[in-house]
Amino acid sequence: SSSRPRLLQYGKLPLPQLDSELAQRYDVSLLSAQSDPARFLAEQGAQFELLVTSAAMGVPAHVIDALPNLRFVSSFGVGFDSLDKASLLRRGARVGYTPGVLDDCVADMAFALLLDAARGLSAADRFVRRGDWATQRFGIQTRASGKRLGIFGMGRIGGAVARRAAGFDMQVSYHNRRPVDGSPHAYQPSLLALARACDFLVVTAAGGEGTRHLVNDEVLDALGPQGFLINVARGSVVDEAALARALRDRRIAGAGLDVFEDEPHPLPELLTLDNVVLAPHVASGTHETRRAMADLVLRNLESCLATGRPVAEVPWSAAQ
Ligand code: 8YV
Repeated sequence: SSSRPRLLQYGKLPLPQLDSELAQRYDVSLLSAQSDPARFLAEQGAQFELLVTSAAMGVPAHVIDALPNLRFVSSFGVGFDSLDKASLLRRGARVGYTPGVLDDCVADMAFALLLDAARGLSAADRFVRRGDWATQRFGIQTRASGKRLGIFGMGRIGGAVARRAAGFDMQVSYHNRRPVDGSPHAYQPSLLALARACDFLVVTAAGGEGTRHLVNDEVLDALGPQGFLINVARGSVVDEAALARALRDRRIAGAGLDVFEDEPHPLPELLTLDNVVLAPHVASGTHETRRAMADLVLRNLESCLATGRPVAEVPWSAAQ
C-alpha cells in the first residue's frame, strides 16, 4: 500500500527471503532492475529517505548524490569500505550494518581455508575424482596443529579466530593498529614482524584505503617458503598480483582466499595454481548467519524510522 515507506534497494541481497520480507514492510524499488537506472534516479531519487544495500555491493557516490533526501542506509554485512563515506557524511545519512552476528562463521571459514591449504584437502578431492589414486601418491602435506598463527586485525573476527586456534594448540600473535587491552596474545609492532613470526598469517583487518595492499611482496617474503596466507577480510588488503607470483614461485607455501581485489574475477593466474584454495566470498554464507544478518538489516531500518538511529551504526556515522 502507499502507506508503506519507500525504500531504494541498490541490488540483489545475499539472502533471497529478505527481498520478500522487505516488500512486506516497504514500498521497494530495486535500482538494478530498472531499465534505465540513471533516469530512474533523476526522476524519483528525491522520493527516497531509505536505502538498503550489502557490503559486497556497497553504494557509490553518484547514487547517493542522486538521493537528496536520503536519511538512512541499512547495509547487509560488517564491512563498510564499499559505502562512500564522504557523500554519506555530506548527506548526514545514518548508516547501519551487521557486526557481531557473523564472527563465528567467518572464523570457521578462516580455519576451513587454513586446514585446506595446509593439508591440501581441495587438491586431494580433485586427485580422487580424477582417478589418480589408483596410480599415483598424493603429496605429503603440512601440519597445522601446534604451529604459529598470526592474526592481522584483532577485532571481533580476529578474536574468534584466536579462540579457535587454542583448540589447535597454536601459538597466537597479532598485529593491529594498536594493542588490544587485556589480550593474552603477543602483540607484533608491525605486519612485517607478524609475518616473520608466524606459519599461518590470517587477514581479518578492515578493508578500505588505510589497509590497501598492506600484504605486499615484502610481507609475503617475510612469511616465507613454509608460510601460508589466509584472507577472509577484503581482497584489497592483499596485492593479489604479488601473491600470485609468490605462490607460483613457491616463495610462500600456499594460500586460502575467500576475497579478491576484483570480485567476481580472481586473477586468472590463481586458477592455474594447486597451492591456493579459492572460495567465492562466502565466509558469512550459512543459513544461520545470513538469517541473523538479514534480521539486523530489518531491525536497523525499523530503528531508523522509530528513533532516528540504527541499532548497529558504522563508527563514522555514529560519530556525526
Ligand atoms: C557478506 C561481507 O557476504 O559482511 C561483510 O562485510 O563481506 C560478507 O559477510 C556480504 O556483505 C554479502 O554481500
